[in-house]
Amino acid sequence: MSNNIPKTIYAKNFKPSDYSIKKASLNFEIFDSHTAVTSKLQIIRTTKNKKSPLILDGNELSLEYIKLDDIELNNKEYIIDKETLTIKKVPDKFILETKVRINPQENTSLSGLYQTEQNLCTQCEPLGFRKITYFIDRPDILTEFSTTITAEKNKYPVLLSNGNLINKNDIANGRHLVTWHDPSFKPAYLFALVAGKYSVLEDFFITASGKKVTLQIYATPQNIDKCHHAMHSLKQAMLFDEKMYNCEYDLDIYMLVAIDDLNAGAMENKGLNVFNSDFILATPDTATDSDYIKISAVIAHEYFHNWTGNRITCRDWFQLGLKEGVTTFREQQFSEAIFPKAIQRINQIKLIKSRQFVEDSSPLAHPVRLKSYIAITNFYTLTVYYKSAEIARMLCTIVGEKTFRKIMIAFFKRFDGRAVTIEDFLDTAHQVSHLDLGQFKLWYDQKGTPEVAIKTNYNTKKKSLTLIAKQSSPFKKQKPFYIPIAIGAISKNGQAIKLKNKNTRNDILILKKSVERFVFDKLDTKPILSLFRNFSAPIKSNFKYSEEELLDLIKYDSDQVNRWSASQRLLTNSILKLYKSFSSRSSLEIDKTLVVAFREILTNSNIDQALKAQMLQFPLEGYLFDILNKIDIERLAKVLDFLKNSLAQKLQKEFITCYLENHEIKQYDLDIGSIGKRSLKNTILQYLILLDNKNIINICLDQLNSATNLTDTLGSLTALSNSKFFDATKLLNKYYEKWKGNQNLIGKWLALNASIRLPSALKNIKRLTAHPAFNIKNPNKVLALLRTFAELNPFNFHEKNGKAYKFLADKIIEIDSLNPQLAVSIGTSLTRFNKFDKKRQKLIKLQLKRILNTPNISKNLFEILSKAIL
Ligand code: HT7
Ligand code: ZN
Repeated sequence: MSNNIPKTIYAKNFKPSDYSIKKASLNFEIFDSHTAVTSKLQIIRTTKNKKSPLILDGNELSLEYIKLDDIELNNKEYIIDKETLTIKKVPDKFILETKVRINPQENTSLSGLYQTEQNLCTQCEPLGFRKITYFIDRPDILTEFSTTITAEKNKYPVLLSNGNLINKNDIANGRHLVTWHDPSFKPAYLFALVAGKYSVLEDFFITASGKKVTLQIYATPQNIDKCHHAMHSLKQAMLFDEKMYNCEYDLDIYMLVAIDDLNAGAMENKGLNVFNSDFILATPDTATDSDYIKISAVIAHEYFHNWTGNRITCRDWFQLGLKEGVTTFREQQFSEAIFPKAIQRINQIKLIKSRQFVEDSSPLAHPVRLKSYIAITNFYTLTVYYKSAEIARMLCTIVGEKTFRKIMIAFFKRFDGRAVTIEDFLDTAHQVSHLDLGQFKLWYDQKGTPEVAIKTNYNTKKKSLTLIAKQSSPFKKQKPFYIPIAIGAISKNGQAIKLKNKNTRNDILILKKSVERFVFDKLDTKPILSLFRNFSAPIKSNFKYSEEELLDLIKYDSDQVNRWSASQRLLTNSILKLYKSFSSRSSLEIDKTLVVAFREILTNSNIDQALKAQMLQFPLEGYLFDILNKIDIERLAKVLDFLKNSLAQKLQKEFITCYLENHEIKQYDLDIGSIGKRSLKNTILQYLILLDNKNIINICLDQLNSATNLTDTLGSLTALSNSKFFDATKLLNKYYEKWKGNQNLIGKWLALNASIRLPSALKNIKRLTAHPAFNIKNPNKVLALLRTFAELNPFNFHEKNGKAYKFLADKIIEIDSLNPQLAVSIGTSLTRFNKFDKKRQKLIKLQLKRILNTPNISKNLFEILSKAIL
């Protein structure tokens, strides 16, 4: 890559296409050695400039012929380079036929048409279709597709594509033929084809207007019995979207396919969604409570894309954050409706604070709407998904849920069947709400996490409270953001206090300028403020609470999310205090208030179990790294270790009592109460296991041996594997033997191994890359082992000898030659070094340079690493 700098694509250079493709008729002939793809495209010129050449995208295609209106072109009439096919002279309207050969069996990038197990499948978003045939591969080219597939019937009994099946026949040589027609106009990135040996689970859904839709989930025969939860979730999502946004499904059939090799969680291809098997298959023995919840969310996400993404798509890839953000917010609304709302929200906040904030302050920080990119696949990021979802949520908070629904319904009506921009969405929001959203739009275009510092002053005479809010951005020259601050208050004894503010809504303050004052009157006593309720904006808030105030918020705040936030603030304050004053481990002392707070949480019957579990968990290291200015890794590790051990020792009795109260052995069910109990008792085990106590080991072993579900199995197995007083090697081997027939469980097993925080970690991870459980071509296995190690085992990964950095860099180079997108997923772990000490920064940069100097690295990896090192 070193001499050959790849091309940057700029948003400001957007230009509509000179041609559009009205109809595409595709013919796939699948053979063992290759697949032949013949395509007939009905093309029309859309510009007045008759001289504009026709440029089609195409990658790694082996061309057999090109015909224009049935006449074969000679090789002087077109130009082919690595990425395009150009025909200089074409009529206003014509049929272009091309035939190419592709080689799915050799395609390890998992983009385009590729092999997964012994089957074939496609992944076209964002730029995979050009690896299948020549096309104008951009999201604003909307085409009606017909797809014919022929293949050997024995090897590929199931042949699927988008839309409705209109023809099915056996043909010569043991082969069969199917034709699918998709009546909707769609961009090529939503095209899909699946061929192979699959079983099917079938059901149906009657839409609000009475249409019967056939629902089919395809999985390999050994997995088909694991699709019932997915089917149930799909029906829940379909009903939810009708009730919430009047969105009905449009085709007669909706198909989902579970595969083991996918570069993401799932893909929303029109009428034929493809899922990573981790996000669809579930039985009590193979999926944890979190997996069941995640599966519901992913199923809903892909289904909701049918409106936000498919029927209304993106004008260009710079608008990606619109379809992904709005769909993720709709997914969150769904999850909050069917699972405990506060817990769902807490998990979203944890992800934003521990990972998106980190991305947003790293060298790779970017706005939701990029200004430029080299490889768009690099920007399916936490910012593009989750910050963008927070923007949609803020809009909902500002205008209210009722108006937000009206906005969405108006948006669907106005833009159905079109390719749109973020402006189109905000303009609809403006038309419906009459709000000026000019400043609000900055959330899409300015990068970085703003900080909001809040100070208050209570005037005893006037009985008023003045609140001064000041926003600042980590990046220079940025304009102030439009920030909704949801606010409430309680008294010392926990009564809710109504806040009255002359100028604005009482429950939501809008901060628009750099500094603003808000005055609340008629307050008999100084209230305890509950700020940014429900995390009303993706900002870092800075407000000095006393320890007593935090304890009161933990006990009494009516906003469950802020009860949790208060517990996290208390914990974070203790961590930071010890971290700052640290001189040697022996001089450390735990804050009494923290012990009181933990005791309160463990014993307070007004806090439900799931919330208790969340409150008792330490802030994730990613979050702590983000809030520290310079990270002293060893010091932080010692402080965390000390605090967790002290809490375990001081509250041993309470922990055990609470564990026993919540431990039950019964048939698995997914009811909210049982999930909460499992979450709490397994959180407690992670504390108790720190003690040198045989009884605790026995409690864990008992739980492991009597577990009726994977949540309990993994809870106890994780605790035992991390114990300094128990050698879990045999146990882990036993579980590998037990689980080795199931790909999803092998992934769990690898992730568990990678997360073990004992000093032997790196040696163990290296050993596992040669283990039969690991497969460098499979994203799930690579992420389970390597990303878990880099992200969830930070004190081992950042060991100061730098050996782990070198190991990871070697793996990144190896993976890049097979699957650049996957190499980037691992590579980003080496780009968050700006806050580490000089020595570590040097060691990481050394590895980045080594990767960048490796011949032929992909443009994907080049973009990420070169931007990081700048
Ligand atoms: N829209 C999809 C994003 C995606 C993807 C999916 C599978 C494999 C590779 C991919 N590249 C981009 C998934 C979604 O957001 O629902
Ligand atoms: Zn999506």
